Amino acid sequence: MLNALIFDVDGTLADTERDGHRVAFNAAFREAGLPWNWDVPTYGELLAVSGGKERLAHYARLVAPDLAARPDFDAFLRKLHTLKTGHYVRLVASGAVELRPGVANLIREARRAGLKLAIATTTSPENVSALLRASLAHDAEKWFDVIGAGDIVAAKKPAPDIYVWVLERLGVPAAECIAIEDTANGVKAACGAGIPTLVTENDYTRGQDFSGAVAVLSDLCATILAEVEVLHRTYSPHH
Ligand code: XBP
Repeated sequence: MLNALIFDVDGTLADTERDGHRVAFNAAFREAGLPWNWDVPTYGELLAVSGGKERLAHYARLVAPDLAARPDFDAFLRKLHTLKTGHYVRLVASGAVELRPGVANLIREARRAGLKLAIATTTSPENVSALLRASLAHDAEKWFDVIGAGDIVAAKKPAPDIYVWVLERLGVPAAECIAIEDTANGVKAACGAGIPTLVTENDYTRGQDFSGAVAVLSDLCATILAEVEVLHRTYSPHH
């Protein structure tokens, strides 16, 4: 029995990475006077690191080890990430990012069918609010029974922590949920929490190792809730 959908955000609800987060990071680098610029392929590799602050730290250790070794590096990083989040929220609020095909329809159908809805994401909470408000409805955050985002858990995806956090508050057993993800990290996180996981791959994640997922789709545009329920029924714990 399927009683809840748990959505990842970046790459799943919307293709936010290439033209959203990446652009916001580069705008923050310029604002901070840093000679860094993440082109599309470079950013694709950096996406292996979940979390914008963690991604920045990883990159700084690679290209500017002396900066990364400074005692105030952590404070510097947080300030840089705050600049980036400001740029990202403004980009999203301006309508620069649209939901992926079929996402709004599936959310509306699930609401009508009385399913619970949740979000489990590594991105910062203000980014989730901005995206839901700009692309679904001004009060769309209320459509979700639980929104788990960013630093509320120490260990980010592929650790299962964010999904465990969401399940604890959702009040639905993992086996009665379906998680919708777009990356190998996300599949590991959701499966690690015992949740049947559906993948909608995108340009950055096509061909990653999605083993453990119930199914891998190119997108949700032809997927109606009834089909998600059929996929959920095919899931067996010894998968
Ligand atoms: C994607 C991420 C996030 C975003 C950037 O999260 O890993 O870090 O790339 O957002 P998910 P922040 O796939 O779980 O939605 O800079 O706010 O971290």
